[in-house]
Amino acid sequence: MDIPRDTLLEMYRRMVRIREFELAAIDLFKRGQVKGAVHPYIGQEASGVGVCMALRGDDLIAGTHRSHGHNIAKGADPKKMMAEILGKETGYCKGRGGSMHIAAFDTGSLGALAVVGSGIPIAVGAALGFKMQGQDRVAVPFTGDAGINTGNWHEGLNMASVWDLPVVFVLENNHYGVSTNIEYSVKIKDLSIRANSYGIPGVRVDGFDVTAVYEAAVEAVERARSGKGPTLLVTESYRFEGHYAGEPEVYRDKKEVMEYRKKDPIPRFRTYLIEKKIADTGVLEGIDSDIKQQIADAVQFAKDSPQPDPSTAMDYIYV
Ligand SMILES: Cc1ncc(C[n+]2csc(CCOP(=O)(O)OP(=O)(O)O)c2C)c(N)n1
Repeated sequence: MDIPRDTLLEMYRRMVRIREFELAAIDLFKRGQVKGAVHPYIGQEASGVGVCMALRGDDLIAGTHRSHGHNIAKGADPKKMMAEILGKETGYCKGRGGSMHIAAFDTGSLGALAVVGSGIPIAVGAALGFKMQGQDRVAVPFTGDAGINTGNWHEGLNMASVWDLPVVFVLENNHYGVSTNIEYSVKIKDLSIRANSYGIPGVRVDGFDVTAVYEAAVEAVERARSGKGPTLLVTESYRFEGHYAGEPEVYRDKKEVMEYRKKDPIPRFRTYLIEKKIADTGVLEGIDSDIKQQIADAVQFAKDSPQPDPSTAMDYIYV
């Protein structure tokens, strides 16, 4: 597939934005400025960006507890994201959600959903709505590998397949559900073959390779949009950090982490862009420094923003 230069550079920009955002969020967490946990997406940037770059603005995504990256990949504003993480009034959810529950409706993010597998029925419901209303929009639930054994996952894939709903189920296999390696919980190595049970295509891609993810996602999105039904897209990746920032990681060997870090999707894509003469080092360094400034501005904005007024604590609650 011939991917336009602008698209490739935007992919790079979004991947670096996610990386810098996560590094800043971890830093704030370590300084005790974040209430609650932070689950970094570092190492998995190519997965979220490859998928979201294949979507339109009005397509919807549903995330997980690890969704800072999904939201930024879909175009969310880092200022409103960071403010939400610090529980500020200017955040996406006016400080009520925090890191694990950021919904960025302005960019089509239905929310980071902390209950494993819970994005599946929400996205399938959205897709059913699109179909009933004759809209050509697509819904994409992101799920970690641990989500594959939830009832939501099986019921959602089944319903979407029998009704040919416009969904792309993205399963991000980073190999661990907290401390449980996927090999302990699933007997098959290639998770995409589970698609066979639902009579839909199952595609497995290198989740460190943003162009491979993008190409697979474009095909799956096109299939969904044209009424042919859902696809299961498995992106094989790894989380470089612990399950949450500051987690001791006693369940995995440091050597394993070092090996996977060699596959870092960002330097790999940098090399690709330079070798293909899409951009030279100067252009890429310019992007890097712009993004660093953007994230520094987001942190400052979040710090300077007010806390929600306690008198509004009961606002936005539905009874
Ligand atoms: C239904 C449910 N069971 C258990 C948990 C506790 N829990 C939080 S994150 C997590 C593991 C998630 O692993 P995975 O879905 O693979 O995503 P990853 O953290 O690897 O991105 C678990 C079990 C939960 N949030 N929801």
